[in-house]
Amino acid sequence: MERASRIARALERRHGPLVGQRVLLALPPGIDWVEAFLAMLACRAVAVPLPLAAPAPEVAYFASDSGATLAIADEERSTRLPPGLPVFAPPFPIEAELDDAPSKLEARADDVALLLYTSGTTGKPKGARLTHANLAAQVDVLQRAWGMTERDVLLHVLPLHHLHGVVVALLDALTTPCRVHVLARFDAARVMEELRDATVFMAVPTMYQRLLDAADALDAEARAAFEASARGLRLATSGSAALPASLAERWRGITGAIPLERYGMTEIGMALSNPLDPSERRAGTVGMPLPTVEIRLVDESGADAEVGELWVRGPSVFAGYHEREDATRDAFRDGWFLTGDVGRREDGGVIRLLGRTSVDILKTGGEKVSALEIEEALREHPAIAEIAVVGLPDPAWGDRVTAAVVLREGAELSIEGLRAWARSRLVAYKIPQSLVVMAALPRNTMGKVEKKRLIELVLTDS
Ligand code: MLC
Ligand code: AMP
Repeated sequence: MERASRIARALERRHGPLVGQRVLLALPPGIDWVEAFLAMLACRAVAVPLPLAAPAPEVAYFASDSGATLAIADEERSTRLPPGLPVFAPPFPIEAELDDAPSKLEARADDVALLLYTSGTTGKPKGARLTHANLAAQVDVLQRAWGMTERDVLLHVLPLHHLHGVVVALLDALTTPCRVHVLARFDAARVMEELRDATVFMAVPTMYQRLLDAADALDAEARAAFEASARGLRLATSGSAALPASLAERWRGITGAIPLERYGMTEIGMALSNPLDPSERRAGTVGMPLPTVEIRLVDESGADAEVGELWVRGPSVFAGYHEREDATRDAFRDGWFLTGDVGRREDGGVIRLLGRTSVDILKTGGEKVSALEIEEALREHPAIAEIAVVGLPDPAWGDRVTAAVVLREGAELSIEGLRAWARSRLVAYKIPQSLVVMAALPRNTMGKVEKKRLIELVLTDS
């Protein structure tokens, strides 16, 4: 904290007061990232963490939409920033500031601390405004529910531009406080090695799948070492996407317990969690509301029901989308946040998720992507006359982002060609992994593409 305060001071010295200013954070995960983030909080700036590999057009969008006045970025990422945006780069100039008192600014509860970009059913990603009060409420609840203590060591493998990585994992650990070991990227072999010293591990299902597949390929001795490390964990959590039962079982086969599955969303933080006690966890469910969180299941008629859209209320719920009053208004009804996830209440009040209200929201490897945003970008391709993007069920990714296209007359297109073309326009996880060329897209009488029917057609043909 001391170093972060000094960096904050250096930031203010060089760039003036940053209270309420949006500052892009484009550094690889590691100590610089953490210190820069804490320094921004100390300056009462709004941190806008960016996806590491976002291409220039996406970075330009985040910069202009957030109205960023500064970026904290390394050399590699600076090249993708809009020209003219001032950059504060590591190594941070703290030595020169040693004589200065650390920043005296104290954040206020309703200051926005984080602007996290998240995809929705309409247009481009929106910035979700999370206040200091939201973050404090969230970490307080998680620390209690998951029994975090100073003795814990968190192995951190998640990207830091999402709620899961930055709040649920990083902030939770930093404020416990406990040790955090941040890996620059997820790499199954490295994770298996580093798990040895960890007590807590948090991951998305795709990561569990990769870990378990990598473990299956090990020789007996290495596998035994990995199994001992996994068993040594006090807590392994899974979230951001549904954990397939088969994966949970494979993890139980090694550790004796299924991962603790929990449910949340950028806009609301963690809302539901299975119990800390492994024997009380129920596979395939996301547990019960965490303390302070209130939920409703609401059916299409607007009535409370046993199966319906999950509505959430509580102190972790965000302060609205950045400069999107209409979208913010649409996201709430009578003070409740409408998640777009459909759930069923089971015995004892435990919630099982059944799907989403919109076919246009997909989750690939825990990354939320908007089919409409991808369609908009790919429609520019010279070979494409019509396009519809859908998610097909996939054991590794959850949803497999698939582009169904009608080609222009005489044009040809391969999935490799499409991916290569899209790379300069979209971040990698938004780029379709499969391509289906069709004579026509299924449409209803109004001319709207029928995506559920499209998915059925593609699945029966494959
Ligand atoms: C990478 N690729 C993906 C992808 N991630 N494609 C589809 N979906 C994804 N999620 C691309 C790569 O760019 C590459 O393309 C190819 O797939 C294989 O790359 P890889 O190296 O094998 O993948 P990797 O980079 O290791 O990434 C996989 C992953 C990553 C699982 C580690 O996707 C990841 O970190 N996911 C976590 C997302 C997350 O934290 N979500 C939380 C949201 S908050 P090419 O063309 O180069 O071959 C939230 C709230 C809550 O949901 O409840 O937590
Ligand atoms: P994001 O907008 O990236 O924060 O993603 C939030 C979405 O992830 C939620 O609306 C859910 O659809 C999904 N999600 C999070 N946790 C789970 C889970 N345990 N099971 C199924 N879906 C989940």
